[in-house]
Amino acid sequence: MKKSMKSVIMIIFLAIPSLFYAQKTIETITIKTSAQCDMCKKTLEKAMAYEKGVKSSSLEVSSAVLSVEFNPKKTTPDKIRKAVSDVGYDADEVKADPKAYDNLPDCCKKGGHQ
Ligand SMILES: [Cu+2]
Repeated sequence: MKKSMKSVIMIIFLAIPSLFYAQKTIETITIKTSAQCDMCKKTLEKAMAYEKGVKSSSLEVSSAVLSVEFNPKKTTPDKIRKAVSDVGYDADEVKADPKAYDNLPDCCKKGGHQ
């Protein structure tokens, strides 16, 4: 076997565990929000898409629970809750930013739905 081939194989073997490690660094949190409707879902998921360190997010409208996959090396649950608050929604114990909340459409304000 050629020496260069050997080193390629070595690199592959070294790379495999680091791939597994990289996957493990993704964590998931669920945040209870004050979201009301599909528009809230879009607003929140869009905000999460722009949030540093967030891999993906999904809001379940019926329960208003936002699930966020994030890289704990790049962000923290507190920063994610703050980002939710910044677009006008409560995030667990973090209250919505009042100005952002005022700018929400009526249907997105608490009790606006149903
Ligand atoms: Cu809404």
